[in-house]
Amino acid sequence: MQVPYGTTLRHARNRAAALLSAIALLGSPAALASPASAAAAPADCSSAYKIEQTLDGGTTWRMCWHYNTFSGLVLDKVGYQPKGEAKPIRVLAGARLAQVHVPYDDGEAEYDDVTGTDFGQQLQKLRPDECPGGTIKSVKVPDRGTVAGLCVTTRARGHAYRLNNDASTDGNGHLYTAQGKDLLVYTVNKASWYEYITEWRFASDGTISSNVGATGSLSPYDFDGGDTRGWPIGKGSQAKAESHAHNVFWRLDFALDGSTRTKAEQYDSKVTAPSGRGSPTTSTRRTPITKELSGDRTDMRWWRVVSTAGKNKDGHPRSYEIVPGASQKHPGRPYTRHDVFFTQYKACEQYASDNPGCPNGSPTSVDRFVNGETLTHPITWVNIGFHHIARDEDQQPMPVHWQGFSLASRDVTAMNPLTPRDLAGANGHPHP
Ligand SMILES: [Cu+2]
Repeated sequence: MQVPYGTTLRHARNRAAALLSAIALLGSPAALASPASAAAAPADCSSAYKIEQTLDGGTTWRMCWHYNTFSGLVLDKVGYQPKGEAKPIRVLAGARLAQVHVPYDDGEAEYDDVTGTDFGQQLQKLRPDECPGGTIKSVKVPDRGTVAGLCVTTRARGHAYRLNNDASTDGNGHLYTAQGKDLLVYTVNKASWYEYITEWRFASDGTISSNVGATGSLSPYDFDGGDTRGWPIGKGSQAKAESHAHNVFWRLDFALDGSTRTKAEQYDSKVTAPSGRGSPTTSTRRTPITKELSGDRTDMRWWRVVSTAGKNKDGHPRSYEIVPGASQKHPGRPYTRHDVFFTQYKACEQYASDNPGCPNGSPTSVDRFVNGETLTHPITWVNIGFHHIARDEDQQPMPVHWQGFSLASRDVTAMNPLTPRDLAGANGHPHP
């Protein structure tokens, strides 16, 4: 976030971060216990670092977590076990924030909030009422101590499904309906005046979502936006808060059915307008992504990551579809110009920009991690942008603005994992 010292600080911070990560790569035990462990692998999945929650319909989610002084919360070994599965289905080896890039509209300030501020260090202590119905876990923040800062709880999400099988309209026939619940895991990290809520949601139907919520305060040092670059939030034309963007990146390491040798695919549908008195037709085409890719959203395009190690009971390979949320793509940097990236796994490639951990001369941003390699272990990067033009309501505190994406299960189970027993025979035999 904007700081009062101008841009030189950003570069000084970045250099310090790079140095620390270089120390981490040496891998001495001392380095692993310090902030330099930002890129280190998780070591501990003892009970304090385990999350397990059974939800409605008997679905259980399990995962481990660790804390990283850049990204903050990191989730590891995420597994999904709906009622009908004998054992957990591994979905992700790791999931984390990979950058929050904040360029101001006047071009005079540009921040990498994850790697360039003390985002990870500034984990916020949560008050019990911030984690309703849940447990606040203690997080060991290197060089700072223990912070009660990780909330694990559940939250209602409304209807999981509804089906009235009766042809009558009074709603008193065979009504199948259920209310869903999500496992919710979140932290709050401060970056100067902003506070970022990093939230992960795991639904009983197999959906995973992550959203970052920006709240706190607007930068008080940026109330000087020009006419095309700000918005007055004081009386009359006073206090033109400078506009800026929050480009949030996530890094997802899929391990479907326990194997990181997944395959990425892109789907595009093409609609042909009707000829004469007919109706429009649509055809959908699959493109395997065999080499590293910078992907762009367009109408009727989507991506999925497919298991090579397991199939559901219908014999279909398990997969997760990437469902980006609303996004304003910021074309200001090569790494913000694309919505998703698939890169071949490299341990040192952890951050979408300002990546500190790779040897000298290596690319430092995700657009340049894409350099033609064949994908045998794809890493998925998601970029969701928000152009923040302030409004009067942004003070004070600033209401939370959310941006994020979902991962929708696609053929992970042969039917809806919440199907009631009475309807279990309906697989592939649609009721007329
Ligand atoms: Cu903002």
